[in-house]
Amino acid sequence: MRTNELSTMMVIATMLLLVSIAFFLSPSQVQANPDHDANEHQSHKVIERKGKRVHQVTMTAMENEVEIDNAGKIKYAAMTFDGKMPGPVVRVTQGDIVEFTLINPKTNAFAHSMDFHAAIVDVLDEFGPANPGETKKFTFEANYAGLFLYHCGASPMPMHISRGMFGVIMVDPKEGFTEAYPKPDREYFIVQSQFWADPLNIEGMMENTGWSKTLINGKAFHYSPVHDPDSKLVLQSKPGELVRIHYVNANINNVASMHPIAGIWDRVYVNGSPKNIIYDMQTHLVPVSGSASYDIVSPANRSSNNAIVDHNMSSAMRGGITVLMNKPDADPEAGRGNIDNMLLRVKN
Ligand SMILES: [Cu+2]
Repeated sequence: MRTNELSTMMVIATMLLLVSIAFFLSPSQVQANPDHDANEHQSHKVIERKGKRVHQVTMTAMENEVEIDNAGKIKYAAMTFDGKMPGPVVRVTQGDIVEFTLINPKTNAFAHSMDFHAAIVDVLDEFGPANPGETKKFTFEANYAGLFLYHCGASPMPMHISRGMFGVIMVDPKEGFTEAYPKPDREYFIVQSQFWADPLNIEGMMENTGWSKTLINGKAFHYSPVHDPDSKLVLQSKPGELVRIHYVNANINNVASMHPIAGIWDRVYVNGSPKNIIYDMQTHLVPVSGSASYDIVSPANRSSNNAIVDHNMSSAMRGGITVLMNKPDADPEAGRGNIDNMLLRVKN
């Protein structure tokens, strides 16, 4: 082989190598959400079957006590998925399969069920109840991107939901991040719910009377040391960072008027979907069982704080206030990497 032929082949080989590297480093590849292994649930396993990613998720319906205040003084007879209020965050990518198992131990008093709002199935079949001692399994394909509520639908439903049987399933878009849906610097999950001190006050739940607290991820003023000195946690970011707040309204009856005090929602992704973008919003209405992902950017040149509220004062003053601190020494792990850093819970 002549020298000029050899050098031509080497040039072609180098170009092919560069093209293939560029392909693997293309924006959709680099920025696709890597959180398949970042689910909060311990038993969440991801396998590959026929070219599809399959999430094997098991939850146990539990009738257990939880603390709904930051001081840990108010013990409450809750019902939960896996003992937590809200239940564990499930995160998948659009097009993935979810194989779900609900265990209802025979020691429980009530039937329980699972209603994933991300699923298109049969309400009488997949979403039907499992009696104590039974296990229920069903499968669905998560074909719509967005931020979805899940909850127990067993009767009486307002009691099962308000006592704690709710959570979030996030379906990340298959396109990954784009110019319209940029990669955030940090992201947080917030689930709001209405609390009745009497867990059997079903008439109050139906009439929307007698509810006493707004819970944010299961506690009143969970992330608001301004309003509750026992609050130990806040959302954090560095000045100028893009923070995305994934908000779900798990109230029984009340719509939520979401506003970031001392800030503006730069973009609102209605239902958490990049197809539904609203810009430059002060306050955004979220229906019961609805959701939105909110982008907010703080001033880059100073420290600042936002109070993220349901501006319905009846909700805010009962506990629906969350502080976002924007400061240079923000915890570098807060709002990043795994779900534990995104749905903040006090570690026992
Ligand atoms: Cu239930």
